Amino acid sequence: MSGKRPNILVTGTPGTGKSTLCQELANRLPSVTHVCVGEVAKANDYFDGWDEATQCHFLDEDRLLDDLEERLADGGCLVDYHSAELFPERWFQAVFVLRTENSLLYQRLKARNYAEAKVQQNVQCEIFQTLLEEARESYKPEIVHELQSNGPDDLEANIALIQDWLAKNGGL
Ligand code: DAT
Repeated sequence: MSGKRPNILVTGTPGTGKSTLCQELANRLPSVTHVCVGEVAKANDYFDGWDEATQCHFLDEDRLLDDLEERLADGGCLVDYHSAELFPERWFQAVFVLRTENSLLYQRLKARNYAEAKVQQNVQCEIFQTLLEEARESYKPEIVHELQSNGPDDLEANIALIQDWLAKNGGL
């Protein structure tokens, strides 16, 4: 991808605050576009059957990735998704992994009315820092940044940090 401006991946366990952070950045920075991968998949029905075991749709990855590649072509996108390994490495110039304390994450997921098993599964994912490791395996470790996402102060600090990164890397 030869976008003039960089694209950023914001990843982390569901409930860590990816869409809140990306939406707030997009609100404050008109030149930046929030691409919520889950919503793109849903809006375009990029699904290929239903997995009883996980109670989730199987993704039609080829169609989803073709669509995303077009959206990211000119750069300036903040991509929000709870997986890091799905995308080609060349798409992203920085990867931010949000982290949330287990008890807070538990409360946030419960507030979403997730079934207890799904809450537990996601909290386990956070305990084992699955997304952080996936990101470090999928991208050069030096472009992967771990960010705490526990409270409003963290949100403001993360906004400032990403805004600063964009300013220094031709992203604004
Ligand atoms: P995700 O997109 O990672 O699934 P979200 O942005 O929907 O997560 O946030 C989940 C919930 O947590 C939502 O009610 C907003 C809240 N939240 C997000 N970031 C937060 C922060 N830094 N401090 C407190 N609450 C936060």
